[in-house]
Amino acid sequence: MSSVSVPTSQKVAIVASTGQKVQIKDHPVKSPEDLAPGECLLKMHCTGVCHTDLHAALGDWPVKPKVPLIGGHEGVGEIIAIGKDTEDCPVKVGQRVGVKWVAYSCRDCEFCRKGLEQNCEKVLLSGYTTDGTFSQYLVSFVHVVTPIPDNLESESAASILCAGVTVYRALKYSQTDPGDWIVIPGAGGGLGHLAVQYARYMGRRVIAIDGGEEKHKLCMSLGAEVWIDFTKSKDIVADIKKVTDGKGAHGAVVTTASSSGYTQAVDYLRDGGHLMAVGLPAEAKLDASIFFTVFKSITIHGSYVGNRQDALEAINIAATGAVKCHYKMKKLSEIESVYEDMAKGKIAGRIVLSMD
Ligand code: 8ID
Ligand code: ZN
Repeated sequence: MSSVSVPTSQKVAIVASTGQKVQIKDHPVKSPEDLAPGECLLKMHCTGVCHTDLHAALGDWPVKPKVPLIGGHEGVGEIIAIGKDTEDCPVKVGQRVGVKWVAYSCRDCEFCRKGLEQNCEKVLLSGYTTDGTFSQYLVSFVHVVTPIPDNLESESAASILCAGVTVYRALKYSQTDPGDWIVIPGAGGGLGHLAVQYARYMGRRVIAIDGGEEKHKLCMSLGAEVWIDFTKSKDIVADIKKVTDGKGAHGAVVTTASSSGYTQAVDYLRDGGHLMAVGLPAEAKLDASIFFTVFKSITIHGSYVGNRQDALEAINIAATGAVKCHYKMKKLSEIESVYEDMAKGKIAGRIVLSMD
């Protein structure tokens, strides 16, 4: 079922074991004849680099990735082959599709039936428990890939598949209303800058928290109403109360890769507020007052990527032009320097890698 010639070898970015340097290496490409039913082979166009990829390369989370590891989980490519005997195939050869964190879910277990595909008992995670998008060719699954609308270019779509889906779902379940205040710690980063835009699209008022002039400018240009520089503010809780009639914000979507973004959230939320935990600092504990969590009727909600429906909704909103990933293009071979900049908090928005 292959329409183009497929090479036997490709370039990938691979980590031999966690904590080691990422290297560009040759790696075999699965032959179209060897694809199992339900599998498809993609020729990748590009991939975003998420802070999760850096956590994976460092192995700093309590759940460890497979090694050797080909990372990456927000990529776009073209289907060049589909496994023979695939039933009810929803996509076709030649179609552009996205690969997200959930590479595979069984669609049949309790969690899949309830729409929690990310918690599927048989889940495969792109760039974590199965090879990811830092590769020129990738095996994926026809029932799980996300079709990309024609009017959304691959480079703009890539980071919607992790960063976009994740913050879109967190906002969707934040139980806030149009006109409500949302605080976004990490607002100048990959997830955060998309959260600012989805929040504005949903009619929320945004208080952006991050550090430095470049991220300040980016957040304001995307529609944030208030900016707080966490490296300069003497009292973030007071700053937030001042602009919210002394009551605090209705919700917070915390997208920082460090635990410091979480520490004051219960204090700056108003009664009934929702804390959407999204950022995944290594080994940190949530340091929140139990008394005030109860006394203020605060909800703390762990929000983990999104399912196929969330992905379609997030992509379709991006295709209207209302949400745009702010990205710089680099090459796959430059990934090591991307990790270095990411660790230093130097990246405003996202880096997207081309595969050539
Ligand atoms: O499903 C999920 N929950 C999910 C999905 C995808 C990613 C969770 N994540 C996690 C990643 O693993 C990572 O831990 O979200 C976190 C953020 O990912 P990212 O947006 O890809 O990282 P980034 O681009 O480096 O942005 C982080 C921003 O946080 C700021 C930094 O300056 C940066 O702009 N920041 C930090 I670090 N500490 C801060 C603080 N105390 C802060 N901003 C405000 N206050
Ligand atoms: Zn991600």
